[in-house]
Amino acid sequence: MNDTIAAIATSVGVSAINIIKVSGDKSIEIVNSLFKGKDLNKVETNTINYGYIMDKNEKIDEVLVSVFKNPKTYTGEDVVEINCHGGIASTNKILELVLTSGARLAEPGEFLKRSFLNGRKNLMEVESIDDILHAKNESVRKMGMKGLTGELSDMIKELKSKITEIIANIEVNIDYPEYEDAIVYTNEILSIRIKEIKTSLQNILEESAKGKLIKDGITVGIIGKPNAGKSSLLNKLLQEEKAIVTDIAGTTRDIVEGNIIINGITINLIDTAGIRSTSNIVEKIGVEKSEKIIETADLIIAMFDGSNPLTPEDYQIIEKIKNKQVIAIINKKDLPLLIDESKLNNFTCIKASIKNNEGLDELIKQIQNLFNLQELENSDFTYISNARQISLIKKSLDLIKEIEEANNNKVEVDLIQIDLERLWNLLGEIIGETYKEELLDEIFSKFCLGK
Ligand SMILES: Nc1nc2c(ncn2[C@@H]2O[C@H](COP(=O)(O)OP(=O)(O)OP(=O)(O)O)[C@@H](O)[C@H]2O)c(=O)[nH]1
Ligand SMILES: [Mg+2]
Repeated sequence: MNDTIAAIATSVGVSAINIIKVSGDKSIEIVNSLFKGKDLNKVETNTINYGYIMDKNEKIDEVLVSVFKNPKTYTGEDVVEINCHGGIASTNKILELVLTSGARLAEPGEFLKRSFLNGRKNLMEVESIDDILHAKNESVRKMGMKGLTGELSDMIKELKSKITEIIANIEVNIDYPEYEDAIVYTNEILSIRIKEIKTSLQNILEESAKGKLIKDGITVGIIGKPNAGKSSLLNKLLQEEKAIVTDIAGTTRDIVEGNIIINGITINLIDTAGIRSTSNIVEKIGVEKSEKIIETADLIIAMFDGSNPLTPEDYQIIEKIKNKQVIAIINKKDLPLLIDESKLNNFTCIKASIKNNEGLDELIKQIQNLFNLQELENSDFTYISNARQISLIKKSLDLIKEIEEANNNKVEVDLIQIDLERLWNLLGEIIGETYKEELLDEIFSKFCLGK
């Protein structure tokens, strides 16, 4: 880790500025050898210095060079950032000069990896940077910031310190039985403490469902037989003519997707081919895709043409979606309604005329209610949403349940202590206090070059 690394930190195109980031023992020396301006070896830390990047006597670009001296830097090492004009040629030329002067090209995520290895960021903080980089809406950004600023890892650290306290106390009981000030941890006293930890883990896990909802959004499949008005609904919700609408049954063949945001949550709408038995090969593939969407969607909007009685196709669809989360729309209420609502399996029903924009507000309200979106929007966004972290929380919860059972069965306290140490280590894995090298490679290689 002693070598000095460099990479372009901004996405290279024609832009106002680009940044070339350099980190490592020789970063100041290397950039200084290319810089015409103040002597960077002598400037204060956290300063921005005006000058030119030179290739021998040629001025390559007019730049601002920021100097950050270790240890209080992004990577924990000396870091230099060259802000140059945002042209592809000048940016590449400066990087090339930095590399020929003794730095090596950084691997994807390597700056961040150094930040982790030098104790500047824990693994939960690192993983939330990934969320922030990919955040497409405010809620994901907010949740990412809770991770980056350490509020998520504080929850885990707090749990760990509770366990440390118990372990330390048990050790005192064993090593210094004569020490009267220490509480003697019997199975009874332990049971109260174990329950506290279990409840905290259960809460974190339950809340993580909200985190996943914020991060992944809600997938909504619009399902129904041909001509019910599915594509009309998609277009109205997206406020654009994305899908083709005609009065020919079987117009939509492939899935058509679009996103809307409700209360800060991304709703991924999927319009599907009308479900019916058909000998047309293309339509058949479309219908198979529709059936797959039924399996994977978080919510099904089932569209029915209310101006006609239910058909065998409608009954088949009702059967297929009966165990899913469903909002049924009885469409075309601008025409006389002939549908028998009582056959709709107790689904939440909305009478609508999509053509006339009637029923859309009610649909949004129902989606908000089903997923508690308004409550979520006003919550504090301290949720775990990362799959690796969630799986470790699940393992920790299983372990504390085992510990609880052993304790209830009056297993000796010093044996319980060993399992509590295992739990302590497991929680440590979440924030990266213990880790395997392969895990780091997997996490950091996901980042882009220059991160
Ligand atoms: N009267 C009336 N007609 C509607 C309404 N909504 C949609 N339609 C009409 O119904 C026909 C079918 O609409 P689409 O949105 O293409 O229906 P679909 O469910 O996507 O149909 P497929 O793609 O064939 O599965 C079109 O002629 C629409 O204009 C409505 O509220 N009232
Ligand atoms: Mg359609």
